[in-house]
Amino acid sequence: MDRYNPIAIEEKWQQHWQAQGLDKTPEAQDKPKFYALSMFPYPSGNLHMGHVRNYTITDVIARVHRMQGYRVLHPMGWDAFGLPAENAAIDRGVHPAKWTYQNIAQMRSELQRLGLSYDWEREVATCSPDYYHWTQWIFLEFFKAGLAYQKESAVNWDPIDQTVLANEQVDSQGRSWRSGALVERRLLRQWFLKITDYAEQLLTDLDQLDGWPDRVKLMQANWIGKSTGAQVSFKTEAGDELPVFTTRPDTLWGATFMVLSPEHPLVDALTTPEQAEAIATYKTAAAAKSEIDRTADDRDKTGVWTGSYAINPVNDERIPIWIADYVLVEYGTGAIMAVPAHDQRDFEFARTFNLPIKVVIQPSDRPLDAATMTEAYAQDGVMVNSEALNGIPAGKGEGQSVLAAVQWLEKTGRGKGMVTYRLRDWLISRQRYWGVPIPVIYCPECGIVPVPDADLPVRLPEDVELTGRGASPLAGLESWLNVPCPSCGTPARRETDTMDTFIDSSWYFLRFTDARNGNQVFDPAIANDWMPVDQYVGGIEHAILHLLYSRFFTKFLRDRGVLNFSEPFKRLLTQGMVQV
Ligand code: ANZ
Ligand code: ZN
Repeated sequence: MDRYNPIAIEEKWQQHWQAQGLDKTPEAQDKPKFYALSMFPYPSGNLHMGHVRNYTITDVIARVHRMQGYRVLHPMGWDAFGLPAENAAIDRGVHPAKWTYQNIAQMRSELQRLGLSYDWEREVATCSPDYYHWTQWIFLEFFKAGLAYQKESAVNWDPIDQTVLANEQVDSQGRSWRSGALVERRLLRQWFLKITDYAEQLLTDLDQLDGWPDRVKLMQANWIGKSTGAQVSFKTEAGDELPVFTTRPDTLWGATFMVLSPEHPLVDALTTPEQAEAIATYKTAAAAKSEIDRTADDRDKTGVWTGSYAINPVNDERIPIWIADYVLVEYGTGAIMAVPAHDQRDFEFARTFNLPIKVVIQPSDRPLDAATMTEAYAQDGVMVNSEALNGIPAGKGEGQSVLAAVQWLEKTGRGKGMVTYRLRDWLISRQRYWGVPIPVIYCPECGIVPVPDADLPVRLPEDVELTGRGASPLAGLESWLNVPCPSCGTPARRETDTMDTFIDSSWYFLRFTDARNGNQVFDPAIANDWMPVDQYVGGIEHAILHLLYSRFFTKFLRDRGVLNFSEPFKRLLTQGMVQV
């Protein structure tokens, strides 16, 4: 028998398939549809085995469905904006656009030689103006809906290069990979998308996703992190409101001190002159730490007393107010009631600083003694030292302590049931060049003005030189920056930040359904026909963010009346990384 001769056989059949138009997407409406999609790659240079495995799986699925009589959509494109192109430009002096398009050409030809059955007429690259025109349009939809907004937020600041760094550019020691400087946290005005408005839907709709691995659904649920409990109205001794969020309102009588996040807005007002210096030092140190660092369980507890007291609303006890970095400003209310007998972090804190410990849940077998406890107790028992609620069994169920405490709080006006989520709003602005320009203009008269539809896309200027310091050259490009305000004509300035590249990949699967549409983001009828993706295949590293953001965009566009479904990916196949 002849040996397998790839050059001869592959080329012969690939030409034959091409002549037949086998990979084109049929328009015929009489066949059932099947949309097969691989997560599109970042054009880094060459295909690697991980790509090949991933794309082969999807290709087999697409071919089988064609043979079974489906009309199949099987497209491919490029997630083409991002930092590596900028770094290549700095390191090798090639323009990011040139570097990116060269890589795309290389990788496309490799995919074609593999004989993968893509409809190349629908190829998209997120860095091309035909594509990011609509990324900008979607951003403005968010803006018009009040879901794209600005607020101050901490960024990584390199004091030597005088530039903002992406997390990937900071090493595990907290140093800039380029200058070696210790990175500082700085506050900058940044753009956010209000994904938290969709937290509940993103969680409950996971139940509809029968075709997803349970593991991925669990990772998403944990990321959203719904917590049910109560908000309790503590007050400072001076009378200011200082509400806390707690999942254990049944332990309120055991609160022996309060802890505020160092960034909590009331800290300065609460700090007494004697404590001012210690508080200021602590705040500076906390600001330099990452969130992971601050909340790691195994860290020694640190903190400083403000010098002030709060009043526990359930028994009018006077309890000291501390600040500590394990309390995060953006979660709950940024302040906690500390119950050292029943919360491990509070227990360690109380032992470190000799603060009182009071047992309010007693187990039935061996009574707890605050003086000799070696760790917090968080199991079964009954409520004690809690006045009206004594004797109620501990637990979250009907007739148990947590619900009983919420009812009591609501009845006595001291608090109310509350739900919080770990999920934060999505910080989407980047002080980077190679990304989609955020299409707004700052006018001294009108404030923030969206770029009118007719002026989209706001093109990323290509005649720029990258400074080598990682800073976006847009901020210095006066010819591009200065524009008249679209509403009043006053001289105004463009936004110089670009968008997180996760935005680009949050809707590409929709664009593929109508990839050459020059008049709109896509024809809703066509997108509604092809969507949802019947089989999505990609790496497990995208289990959380990419999939969550894509689900968010889909629900948002549904609410804008553009789409008529809620979930973008019917079946999901995730795979690990190929190790070489
Ligand atoms: C008192 C208490 C007693 C608590 C007890 C727990 C056990 P999850 O489940 O993650 O939502 N907390 C609230 N806001 C916080 C913040 N901004 N930073 C750090 N910790 C915060 O955790 C909710 C619990 O974490 C809350 O319930 C609060 O401590 C703490 F025996 O209140 B608890
Ligand atoms: Zn104006």
